[in-house]
Amino acid sequence: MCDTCGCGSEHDSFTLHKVNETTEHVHEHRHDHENHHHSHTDVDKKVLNVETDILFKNNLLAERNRGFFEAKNIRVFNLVSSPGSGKTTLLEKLIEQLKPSMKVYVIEGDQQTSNDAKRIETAGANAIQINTGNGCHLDAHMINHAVKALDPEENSLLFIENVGNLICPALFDLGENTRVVIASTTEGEDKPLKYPGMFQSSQICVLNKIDLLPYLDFNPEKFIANLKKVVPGQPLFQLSAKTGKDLEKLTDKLLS
Ligand SMILES: Nc1nc2c(ncn2[C@@H]2O[C@H](COP(=O)(O)OP(=O)(O)OP(=O)(O)O)[C@@H](O)[C@H]2O)c(=O)[nH]1
Ligand SMILES: [Mg+2]
Repeated sequence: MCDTCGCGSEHDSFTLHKVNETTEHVHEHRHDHENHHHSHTDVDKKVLNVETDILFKNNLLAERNRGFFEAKNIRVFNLVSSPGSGKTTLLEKLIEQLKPSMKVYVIEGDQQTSNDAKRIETAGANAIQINTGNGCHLDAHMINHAVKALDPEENSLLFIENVGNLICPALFDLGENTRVVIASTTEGEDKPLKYPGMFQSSQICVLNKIDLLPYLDFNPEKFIANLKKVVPGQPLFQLSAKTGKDLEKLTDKLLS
């Protein structure tokens, strides 16, 4: 069990899938704490300490990842969103645009299936899938293993598609340069207000599925106002990953 969010992923067990290759199962042993009687205060302290410890360890590993990326001049983007907001569709389109000029790699994170890694390979980038089992976020340790398996070239781009979840991935630095949060018009205007941590921990916000605006009661102005309330001045890119409308503005920003 993950003591930070209770989702069961504290890098004790996850699987890596290279598309069309054998699965590597990564398992690390974690010692459970002995069962003692505690006052509420003791238990609260323990929970807080364990959580701090997990994030502290994650941050150390994230710095190690960052050092590796810096040494190889690999630019890394961590894409976070709720399930289905269009992360993989956006990546497919970005790969199409970027692959003539740059080598692009993708680490895919989902609880189960290699569907997204297969989509990415079809789009023309090297991909590896992390299945987190019960886990609801990627952590720096998983990325460390995935990067070793993926073996990205120097001067390349690496995109990480996090597990669809607007809460827990906000806590876990993966060693990325830039975190990109993707909201979509079908999710409603209030997501920045309801999940501020995710928007505040990101450097870029994408509002996807603008092609659907004529069919929805979604009001982009309200979304913009809500985003401003929680993270004033955050760059926002309104686009359609499906049609490609206004995608170049985001690509330019990512490469700037
Ligand atoms: N109309 C419209 N549909 C989109 C757009 N982007 C993605 N979709 C659709 O939204 C659905 C989910 O897209 P994905 O790209 O799989 O979303 P995801 O965020 O990768 O989903 P998970 O990996 O499951 O979290 C698919 O049916 C896409 O075709 C868009 O810009 N416009
Ligand atoms: Mg996806």
